[in-house]
Amino acid sequence: MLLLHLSDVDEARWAEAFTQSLAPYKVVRQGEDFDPADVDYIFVWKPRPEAFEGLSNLKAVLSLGAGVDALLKHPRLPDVPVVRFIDKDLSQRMSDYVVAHVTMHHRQFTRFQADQKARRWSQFYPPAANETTVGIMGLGVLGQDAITRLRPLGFDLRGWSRTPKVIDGVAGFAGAAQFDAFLSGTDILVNLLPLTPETQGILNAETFAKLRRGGLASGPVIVNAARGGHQREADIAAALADGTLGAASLDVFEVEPLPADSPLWGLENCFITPHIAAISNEKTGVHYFTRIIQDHLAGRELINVVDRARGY
Ligand code: NDP
Ligand code: OXD
Repeated sequence: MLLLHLSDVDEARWAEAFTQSLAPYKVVRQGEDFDPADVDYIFVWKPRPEAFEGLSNLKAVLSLGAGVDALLKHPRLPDVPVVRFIDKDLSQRMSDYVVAHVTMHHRQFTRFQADQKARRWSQFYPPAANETTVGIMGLGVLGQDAITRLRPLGFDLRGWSRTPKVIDGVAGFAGAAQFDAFLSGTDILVNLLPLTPETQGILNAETFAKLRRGGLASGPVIVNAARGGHQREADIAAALADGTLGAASLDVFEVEPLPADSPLWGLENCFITPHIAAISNEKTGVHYFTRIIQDHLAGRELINVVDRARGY
């Protein structure tokens, strides 16, 4: 039996789709009448504290999200494999966000927006894409997809990961020892890291001060589409105000929804979206997890299992 336990998304629709695609295999929702001991798999998003109670025969936890930081912190997460969502549609949407914000900052949108507001005709020419270096933090599924979309646009690309990666046309940097070298050549810093104890708060004043100056006229830029826990918002607000950063695009926040009194709302060089960079698509999601469940029931190995010790 598959149990759905989803918060903040339309659980009924996912359940209907799973019921059809897994039939005759049984699918139930939280709150329905079933024996928890019959549950083989639980499909979760933001599970409540009691979500896993009584699931004594659970085989795996299936995560609707690509990021599992919150799930791994669940105090009663059972000791079974956690499978995360990896999906072309999700990658496409995330890369759409990254490309939109990188190109916007490369073309100095903040400056021209201010000029327009002031009715000022000021012929400033942005650098060419190949004179602008985009540094991607995190070279996993999403980081590598973003690279495949940015590369044809001509940007100079570099990437930073935990272990070394060789990616065509991308200068690679790895580990804490190469972090400063990575930052020192970066004009637009894109964060696509998982949130772990090592990456918590990585977007901070010290990091911003190490980014390349002089590449983009109004200062280096950050784009964070990963997790709010990666950023120190007080540092971002200060850096945007004093010119350490020229602009920031933020899709995620330390506290979501972003509180109305956050200074970030009022900064003209801060571009806020409400954690909408990418969303798990119901159609492709049901297809992906149906295959995983059916393969596993047929005796094949689970795929895309999270490494709990690594935290992602
Ligand atoms: P992956 O697990 O595929 O990739 C993670 C990458 O980060 C890897 O390259 C890994 O290095 C690197 N990394 C991890 N820890 C460190 C570290 N300490 N130092 C340097 N590099 C590190 O993740 P995805 O690409 O699938 O997703 C990334 C994140 O995006 C998710 O965890 C989630 O938080 C976020 N997300 C946000 C969404 C939104 O709507 N805003 C939607 C979907 C995801 P290595 O290759 O060496 O292992
Ligand atoms: C995810 C997210 O992790 O939507 O998938 O944030």
